[in-house]
Amino acid sequence: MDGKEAAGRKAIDEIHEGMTVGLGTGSTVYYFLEALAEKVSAGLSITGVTTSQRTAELAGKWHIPLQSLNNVERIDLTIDGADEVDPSLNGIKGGGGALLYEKLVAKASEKRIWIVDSKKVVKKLGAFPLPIEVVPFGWKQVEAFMTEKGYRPRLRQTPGGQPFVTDAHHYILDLHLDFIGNPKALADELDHVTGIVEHGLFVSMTDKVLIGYSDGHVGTL
Ligand code: ABF
Repeated sequence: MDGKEAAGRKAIDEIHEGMTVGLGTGSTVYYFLEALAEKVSAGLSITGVTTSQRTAELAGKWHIPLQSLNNVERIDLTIDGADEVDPSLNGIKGGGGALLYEKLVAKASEKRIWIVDSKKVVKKLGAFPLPIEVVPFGWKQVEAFMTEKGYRPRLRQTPGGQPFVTDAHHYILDLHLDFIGNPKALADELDHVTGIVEHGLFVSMTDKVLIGYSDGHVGTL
């Protein structure tokens, strides 16, 4: 069992009868969904709220009951992945391109737990390129502004060389920062750039992190 699977399956301990559960995106969440589907088929009654088309497809395949975000009053707990996590529980998300819906679901959740492989835990954020979701109309203006700021933006593309398009029909620029000294300050800055719909800095947006190790044990941050 690798770290992702260990963390993904451990997260099941947090799920109880009758919960409304935010279902994140990514390969670590895949293991959580697999374990959740086993519980659901054994009679556990929960309502899932998805964060991406991919997650919705998996939930459908595994018969996990789903509601859209607009159809639930509140979310009890969201289980999601992350690309980097620092000791202050800040993270970079969006490597999978679902950051906007993930942040909407996270904001609507009473409690949030990230599940990650131990390699995702870093002292300082930034080695992982920071995704920003941008409106296709005028994305080159945003790219030019990010370049001026020294953030080294790169348009995310599909293997075929086309712009990657998010579930919300936006583009993604990945910022190559190497090191983010003050995540909160950068998040505030990016929140005010016209044309940026959302960014992948999740500051103080999780309550706990389950860290999976290659020997199968799971730690907590
Ligand atoms: C998702 O999980 C994204 O925010 C993030 O990019 C991804 C991490 O994927 P994986 O678990 O496959 O490393 O929530």
